[in-house]
Amino acid sequence: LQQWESVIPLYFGWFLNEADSRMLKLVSLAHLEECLKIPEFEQDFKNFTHTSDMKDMLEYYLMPESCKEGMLHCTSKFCSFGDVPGSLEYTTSKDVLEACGLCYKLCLVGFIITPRTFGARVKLGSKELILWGQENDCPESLDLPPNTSYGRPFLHNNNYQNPIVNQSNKGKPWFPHCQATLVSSEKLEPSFHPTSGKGSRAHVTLGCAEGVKAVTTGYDLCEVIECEESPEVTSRSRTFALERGWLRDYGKSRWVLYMNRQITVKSLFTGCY
Ligand code: 2AM
Repeated sequence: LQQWESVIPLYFGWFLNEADSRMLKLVSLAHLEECLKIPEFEQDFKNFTHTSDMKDMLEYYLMPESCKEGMLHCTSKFCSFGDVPGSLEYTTSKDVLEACGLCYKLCLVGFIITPRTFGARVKLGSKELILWGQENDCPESLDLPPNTSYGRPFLHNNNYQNPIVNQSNKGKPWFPHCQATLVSSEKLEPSFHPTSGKGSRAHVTLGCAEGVKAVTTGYDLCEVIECEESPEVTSRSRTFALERGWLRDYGKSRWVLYMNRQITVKSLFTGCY
């Protein structure tokens, strides 16, 4: 019997394919553009981004270093190659081993917009919650050494398949389970607290201000959830109705767009090495 050594990745998560990543970025910019029709938001956004025209505003958030290939993802467990407590247990758990290489639906229910980050909020279903391995508390900053190289999502274990390479993806891996599938679907009940408890911090980082690390989106979402849970803060937050949902101002330039229709996107669960 051959023994395999477990290789712990930088992180595990649900990855969108390249076409969906591109599409989600466009969809999210369309939402941002709609928010900019609200004069109070526009003024605050111009102030904290130091921009004045639409093009510069929409280009304020940059893809973080960890997403430089342009593939968006929702982190389920940050492992830092084993430095984070519980990484080995998570990596070798039956649930995770069986899930690697499988396709999952991610439901996006809103966006958060702050001076530091732009993120989509993910509402995890019961199947996805089993794989949620992040702390529920707001995480401590865990800085990586400066020369850490960011890998690619990788299919491994029993579900390993050779990525299919064809003309259109020019040598990059392509995930057969996950063809372009961005579907804007179910109508949502108005809710200013769409995620709470375990997994409420799940998100897709869409962009960060220059020099800001992707991990910051989780911190910003933590702050927003604290605001949502505080009657004192919610009672004084302003809400603006938009075609696509409701935009809320939690103060200190923390804005949240609660969508009236969720965006469902297919993703591949795997590790990034
Ligand atoms: P993100 O999930 O908010 O986008 C690689 O750096 C990925 O792991 C990024 O996607 C990043 O943030 C996430 N990440 C980095 N450091 C982290 C940490 N200390 N805790 C949780 N997630 C982290």
